[in-house]
Amino acid sequence: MPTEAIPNERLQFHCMDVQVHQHTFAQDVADGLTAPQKWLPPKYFYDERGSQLYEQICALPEYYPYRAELEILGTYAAEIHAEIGHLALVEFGSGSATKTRHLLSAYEWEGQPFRYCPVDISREILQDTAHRLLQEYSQVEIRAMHADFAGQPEVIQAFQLEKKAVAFLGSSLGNFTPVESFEFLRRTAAIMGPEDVFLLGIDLKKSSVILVPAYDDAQGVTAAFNLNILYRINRELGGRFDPQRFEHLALYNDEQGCIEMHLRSRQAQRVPIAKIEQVVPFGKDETIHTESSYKYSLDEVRDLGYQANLVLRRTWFDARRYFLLALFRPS
Ligand code: AVJ
Repeated sequence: MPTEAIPNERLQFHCMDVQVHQHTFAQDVADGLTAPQKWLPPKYFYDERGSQLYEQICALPEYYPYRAELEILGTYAAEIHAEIGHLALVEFGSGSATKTRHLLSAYEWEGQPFRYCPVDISREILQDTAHRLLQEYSQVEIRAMHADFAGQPEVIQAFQLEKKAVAFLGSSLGNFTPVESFEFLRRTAAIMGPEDVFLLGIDLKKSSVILVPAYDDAQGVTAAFNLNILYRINRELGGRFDPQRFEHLALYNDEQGCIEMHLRSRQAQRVPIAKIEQVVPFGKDETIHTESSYKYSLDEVRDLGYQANLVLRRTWFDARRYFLLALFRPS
């Protein structure tokens, strides 16, 4: 359903369940903030402001994952493209598609029309990116999908592609628990044909001395990104959070192998949220767990894929081996 102003024959928009979406935000906030350990799903970070803040995070000196993956794609785009061939490229969580441009350029140099199918939860970024790409790439045909693909990779079946390369970059898989990741990969593998490929960009395990500052930067951009979810609850659900009364917290959970982000209440307080008809009580220092970012070793990535019916065929690393780009084929 095209709502954008500029019509273009090389652009199609698909829109999945935005109505359900609103309902789900209220429901998820109600569930999360009444649990013993309060929590919120990280996908709600990405409203327009949150998506902008994430872009700023990617430019931070401490936040290496973005640049490491960009380095891999920049260095090995031709090799990666050679593995993918001319398959339509589907991307989960495409965002501004900055990294993906390296791959799109490799397609463009072939001089034939090619298909790019970005799927993202942020409508603004999706539309904006689609229009930019149309201007930058004369051969691209875009089918964009506004959807929440978490837990349902099957949304990409709406593209009705015969053969495809499915990309899940930016370590977004890291936001899923290991069980959710396994389920997501297994269900993705189940809708892949024998010649399809799956491309996974994932952050690798490393010292917490490097990990923690990446999620607790000196400029406080990650703190603003984390706190933004409170502004979103205020705006969309009639919440009465005073974000000043919360502080950003990032720690590495060694046992789970993940970075955890929390919002910690600086004082005891009660926060009314009109749309969920609740007043949420906080003790001093009580936290809302807002994100887990799982880190993997190469062996863990291989095993995870193997169990999900995906065989690891190629790997690419950045020079420091901070990040992994893995190519799988269905088994
Ligand atoms: C978008 C999930 C990859 O986990 O590194 C960045 C999100 N959170 N800083 C990550 C994020 C805080 C990011 N991912």
